[in-house]
Amino acid sequence: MELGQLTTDEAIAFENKYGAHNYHPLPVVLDRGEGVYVWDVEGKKYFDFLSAYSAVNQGHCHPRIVDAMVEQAKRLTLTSRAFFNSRLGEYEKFVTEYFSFDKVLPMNSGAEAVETAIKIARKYGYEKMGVTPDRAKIIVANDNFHGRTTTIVSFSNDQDARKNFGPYTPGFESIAYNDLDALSNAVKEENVVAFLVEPIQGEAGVNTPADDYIQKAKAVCAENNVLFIADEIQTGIARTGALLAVCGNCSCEGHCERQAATYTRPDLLILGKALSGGAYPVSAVLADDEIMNVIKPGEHGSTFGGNPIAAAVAIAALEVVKDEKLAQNARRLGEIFRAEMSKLADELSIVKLVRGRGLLNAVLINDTEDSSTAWDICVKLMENGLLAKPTHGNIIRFAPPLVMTEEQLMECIAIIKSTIAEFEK
Ligand code: IF1
Repeated sequence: MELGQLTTDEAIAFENKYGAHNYHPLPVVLDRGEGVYVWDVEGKKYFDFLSAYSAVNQGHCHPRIVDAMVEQAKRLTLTSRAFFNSRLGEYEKFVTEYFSFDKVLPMNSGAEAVETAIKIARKYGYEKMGVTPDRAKIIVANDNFHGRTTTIVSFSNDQDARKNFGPYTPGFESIAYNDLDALSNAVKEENVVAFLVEPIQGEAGVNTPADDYIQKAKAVCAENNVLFIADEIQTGIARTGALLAVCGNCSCEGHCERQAATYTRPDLLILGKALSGGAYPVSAVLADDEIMNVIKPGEHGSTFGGNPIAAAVAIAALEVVKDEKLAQNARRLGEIFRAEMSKLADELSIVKLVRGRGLLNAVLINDTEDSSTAWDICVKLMENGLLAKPTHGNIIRFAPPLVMTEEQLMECIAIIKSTIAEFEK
């Protein structure tokens, strides 16, 4: 069977029969993507308002990123780290200068990078902070999402993510998000080595904290000699209207060497998703020498981590972010989106509120937790040519590629408004 010849029903039937049922996708089978658009196997065109959970910030199949990937793939795909390769050093210099850190540890998936940051923080605690061996504790926030490995779900409070996956990894304490008193008390407990936090909680429904939460949380950590670890896998790479969510409302064009007053510099920065523009699994942990150098040869790694294709793709993906001013575009279009959705909340009782930053936004639907309204709205949006997905409860996340134009956004807002209005009781 030639590639892409299945009908929607055939493709769905095959996935249901031959694939694990670890997702409940919307009933659409995507076959092609370009910029803000995707097409299904029947050739129907959609606006993509999920961007593969903010991995496709640069737009689908961005030519500069795809060309970099194809060119490198024809030359050298993988050597393992048993040997040096001609692209990794170039990428490591590029990405550490881009984000102003001394070093990077290259990995593949976001969860792998989170696990890497946990290991670095623990090792730093034992070797530099004098923490009791095997007693390191990392503070996390309630309703976090950092990935799906058994250690990461050990500190999740989402039963779907963690139930029946025990026994769980010890050494984590969960506190209220956006609560500085809770953090201040927790970091004073013994053996605490780090605070791991999302600057905006994506899966929790684009839970945006107080404007000064991240800056003050970092200060609490610094005062108590605790590492501040920012998980920017979903919020990073221009998604929230700045290069990183921890840049706050900095309006630089991504070249301020991160010295802006509003910038909260994490001790460890975790990136993934749009680090590759969605073309390839690329993730990373960035830190300065004093922290990163606790990792010695043979103490951490992965077969694909730091491979030549990942290096070439990530350089292209980050160049696109800067050259096309995606942070600025996300900031401007996000303000328009939230203003228009706020009007909808004023007009319709079915819409509770809109929240978010840049082009990471969510609309809260006014219905009971267990109702299918958000899902039903997303199915109707799909029929009307726009793809979005509910997150927990009755929250719909809206996160289009950052290359969207204002004209395209206004067309999408019209689709969203007219579709949601159909559900007004
Ligand atoms: C799924 C959403 C979930 C992340 C943050 C680490 C990771 C993620 C802040 C792990 C991954 C993805 C995973 C995907 C759905 C999506 C997601 F928030 F983006 F919507 F689940 F919460 N830190 N988020 O958001 O990165 O290992 O996936 O590369 O697992 O269903 P990964």
